[in-house]
Amino acid sequence: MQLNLVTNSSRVKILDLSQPVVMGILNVTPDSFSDGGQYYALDTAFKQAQKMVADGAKIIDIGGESTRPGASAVSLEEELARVIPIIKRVSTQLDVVISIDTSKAQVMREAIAAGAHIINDVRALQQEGALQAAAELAVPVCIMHMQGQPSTMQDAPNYQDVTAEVVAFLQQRIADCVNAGIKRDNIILDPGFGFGKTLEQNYQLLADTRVFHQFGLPVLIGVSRKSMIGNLLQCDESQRLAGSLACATAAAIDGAQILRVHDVRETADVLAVVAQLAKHALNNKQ
Ligand code: 8Y7
Repeated sequence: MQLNLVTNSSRVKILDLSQPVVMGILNVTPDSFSDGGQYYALDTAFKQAQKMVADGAKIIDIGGESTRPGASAVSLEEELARVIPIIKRVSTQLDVVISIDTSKAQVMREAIAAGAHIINDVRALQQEGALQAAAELAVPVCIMHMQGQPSTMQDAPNYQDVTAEVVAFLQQRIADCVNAGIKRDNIILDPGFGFGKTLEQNYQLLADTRVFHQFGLPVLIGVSRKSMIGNLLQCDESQRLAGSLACATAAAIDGAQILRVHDVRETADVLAVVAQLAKHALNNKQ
């Protein structure tokens, strides 16, 4: 499996997904940096991106809107001011694929123009103009499942069969995307861990990772440091590394193509071990 990316110089670059890859998380929200002014924030973000690339990230996911449970909305101007400078700097100075974490059509357009390669939308292109923007930009898009809205989604998640319902949503969304003119092989699927799901529902989805391969499209798993780990282990965010790596191990064994994580180096180690193990499992079958 692979994704074809268009670079700023209109050259086509291939992202090989025959082995799982690490997507490093780069949040450029004010709460993610101490208050040292605009240049300080840009510099800090760039250094973080540089470290993630050195640690093995193949993709950097840049986001300027917090979608955590209960987070407040960000204006278009504010979101652009946060993400565009860092996208420009990373795209010109680092050799890495950039995804833009946004739901706003205008941010998608300006981010791709600034050098981003992939759209990562937790609202699965359901906001006004997003489907059309993604179709026109003709770049890969990650569509994620969410029940409800970020502000209230964790209040009362409700499913008869969580995996079946997430699969049905993604199937419908693939059809909507294709109808809007998005190429099918530009679609990445994501069950949306923590987005309107209880702890049990999140682990059910993780256990069912293989089910999401039925579409023959890349699967992205984002569980890093999430409350499905914190609530299970009764620990705060600084104590979630081992739990995050356990989830990453499970996802990699089940063939997830992209792992969205904070701890890039540690996750790259997990992937190397899983790949080595897979090599021997394959030898045993021959
Ligand atoms: C996910 C995500 C977040 C995820 C994709 C957090 C932006 C919450 N989670 N995007 N974004 N998948 N595709 O805790 O699971 O990182 S934000």
